[in-house]
Amino acid sequence: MSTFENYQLAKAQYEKLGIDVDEALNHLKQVPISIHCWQGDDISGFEINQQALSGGIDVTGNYPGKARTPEELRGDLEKALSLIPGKHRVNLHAIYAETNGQVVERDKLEPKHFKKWVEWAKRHGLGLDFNPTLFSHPMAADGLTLSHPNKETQEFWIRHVLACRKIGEYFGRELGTPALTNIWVPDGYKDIPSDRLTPRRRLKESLDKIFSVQMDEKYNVDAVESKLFGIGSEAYVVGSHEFYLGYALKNNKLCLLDTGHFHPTEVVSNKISAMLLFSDQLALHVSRPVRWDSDHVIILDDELREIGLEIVRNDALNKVRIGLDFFDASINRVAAWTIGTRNMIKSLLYALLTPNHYLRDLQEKGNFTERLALMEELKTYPFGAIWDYYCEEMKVPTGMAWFDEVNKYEAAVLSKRD
Ligand code: RNT
Ligand code: ZN
Repeated sequence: MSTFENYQLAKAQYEKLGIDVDEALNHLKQVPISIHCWQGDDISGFEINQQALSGGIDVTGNYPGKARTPEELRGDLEKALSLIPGKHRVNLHAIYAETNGQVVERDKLEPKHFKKWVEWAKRHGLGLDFNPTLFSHPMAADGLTLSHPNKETQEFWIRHVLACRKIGEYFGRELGTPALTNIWVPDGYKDIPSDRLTPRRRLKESLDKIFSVQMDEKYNVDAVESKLFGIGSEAYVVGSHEFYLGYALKNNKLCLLDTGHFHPTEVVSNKISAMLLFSDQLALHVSRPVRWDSDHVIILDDELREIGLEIVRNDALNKVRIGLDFFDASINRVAAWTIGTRNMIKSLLYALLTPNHYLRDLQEKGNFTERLALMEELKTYPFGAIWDYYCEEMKVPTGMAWFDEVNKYEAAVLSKRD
């Protein structure tokens, strides 16, 4: 049977539940996922005076073929994008600046250092998002940046973030779609602090200064990302969830939830509806923590499905800016992007193929038996047939055919890199 015939049969089954499958697919087409560039080169970046990765995050593995230049990274992204259905965005970090062989300090970065990325994004019809890089730098060596007690250090990082917001604004203006500029700082302490308040007060002060400079919101939208702990900041993180939730709500910024930045049994899916009652928008870094904030490639597990459901059933596809944040250097990196991003899209499709109104009514009526029965039944509905058809329609490989493409690319391109 052809993909189309399979689709027809599957569609009929979903239609019996009152689901308009074509509408679901049309909806899905319009949802951009922000794909993080840093899976392609293990968060190395292209700084001339490149430093080891720091900030309490870590990439493990030494699978061959990591991108070493902007051209290689863009080429690898193009390959991954050709295997992912839909039109998406690419998320950059400040360390991906192209400075023509010159050392440019982070507080001196300018839009021109990202001109090639913008030209590339234009050619491929991609939006761009951005992140200041407050790690892998001598000024961040002691684990503090925006909350640093030393004025000079604090000011340096304030200037860096300001420079980055301008770059975000430039992305938005050039590409006609607002960039999300997300601030994550590694600041924290390895051991029990004697004062939790002062560093937080300083972080707040720094953010106030950073946001006192207005950017055009048509082009740049700001987000702040919280965290629970990192390597070397096990006991205390300055920018905790409560800190940023408070900051974002009070100052009208987007709160960014990274799914690896909470206690192991605490889930982001359960936070989305609560936060959307108080904020028009929020942002996600979808990741997969395995025992800690390990940033494994996201799989189609219960939590990913639940995140998709919460976004779709609460009509929040326009309110939640979905970004990815994983980095695995132990497998083919183009495959990592492809697997993770396809899974994110699958979770949204699964949610769009769920009779959410019917299930809501069941709950309202107190019919928890049928709610459970139907939710379980849906897990074995012919979802794969709809997914395959969607891939075919979007002109990307179906099933494992994408993997053959990755293998060919590995043989022709990646294996030639040392
Ligand atoms: C770190 C944060 C942060 C980084 C990226 C590289 O724990 O999740 O988002 O992963 O900015
Ligand atoms: Zn993150």
